[in-house]
Formats: sequence, C-alpha cells, structure tokens
Amino acid sequence: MENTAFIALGSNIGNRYDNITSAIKLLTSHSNIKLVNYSSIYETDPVGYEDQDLFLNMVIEIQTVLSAMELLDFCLKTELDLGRKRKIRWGPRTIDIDILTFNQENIETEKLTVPHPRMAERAFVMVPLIEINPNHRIPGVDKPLNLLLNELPDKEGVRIWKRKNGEDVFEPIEN
Ligand code: PH2
Ligand code: MG
Ligand code: MG
Repeated sequence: MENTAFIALGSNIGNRYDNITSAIKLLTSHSNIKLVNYSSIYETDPVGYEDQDLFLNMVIEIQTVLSAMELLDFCLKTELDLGRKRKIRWGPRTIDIDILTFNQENIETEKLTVPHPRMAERAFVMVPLIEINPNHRIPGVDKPLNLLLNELPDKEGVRIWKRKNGEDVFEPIEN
C-alpha cells in the first residue's frame, strides 16, 4: 500500500465514541485501507462555531493504494453511512472525517485541498497528530509541529479523554 495518509476524526452528536470507533472500523474494512497507527481520544472545546457540544477528536494514520480522491470519496461515503447530515458550516456533526495529509503531496481541487488548510491552526488536530507522529511535516509548513502547537491559543481546550496506552486502554480494532 504505497500511500500514507493522516486522517482526523471528530464527533459531537450522539454516542461520540461509537461514532468515532465505527468510522475507523468502516474505513479499515475497505480491503485497500490499512490502519497503521491511531492516537488517544481527546475531548475538545468547539472551535469556530462555539454554541455546540464538546467534541471527541482523534487522528489515525493509514496506508492505502487508493488515490487521494478515491480516499476522499470513501471518507464522505462513511460519513453518510454513519448518518451525517450537513447543516451549519463548522456546526454539530455525527462524524467528520478529514484527510489531513496525503504523502507529502499538495492537492488543490474543487472537492479536496490537502494538506487540510486549517490543520496547523487547530489544537484538536495538532495534539493527536503530535502524539502519533511528532516529526510529521506538513507540506508547505517549515515549522516543527510542537512549535506550531505552542503558538495556538486553544490548547487548553484539548483534554485527554481515552488513552491509547495506559489504564483506560482504548483499542478500536480487534486484531
Ligand atoms: N470541527 C470543525 C469545527 N470545530 N471543533 C472541535 N473541537 N473539533 C472539531 O472536530 C471541529 C471543531 C469543523 O470540521
Ligand atoms: Mg472538519
Ligand atoms: Mg470534513
């Protein structure tokens, strides 16, 4: 599987944990998508549109032979399968599945922009991303991730909710 993608997951409607773990299961049930790594789950204050419930957020790393567009289509299909309805921009969502990076590629089409244009400004993305890949480079961004994170005002709005390793072990995927 020659392509590596980092994907952000978020949910703030319904059973947020079920939504996120179901999304991972559906994504990795695709024969051409392999889960390589996943972060802890964080509970996060809403960013952008603040009058909504707290989110759960995490990041996964996958390998795939799909193209970025094919991966996007499968992410959008998975959102719909989990009952996502698009209403307010940045508003409440059952599940949001965003491609953050795809290899080190810059992609700009009508449907997809990679790297995700707002990822470096969002602590709810940067904290889980740094957890699983502290040396990750965002194409077009020279600064290391931890320096970017230090500058973000909303870091305190990101709190560990379920640890990947530790007492409250979280294993979304049975092997
Ligand atoms: N997603 C948004 C807008 N705001 N805030 C948090 N905490 N987590 C999210 O996943 C999120 C958000 C749009 O995608
Ligand atoms: Mg999003
Ligand atoms: Mg999205």
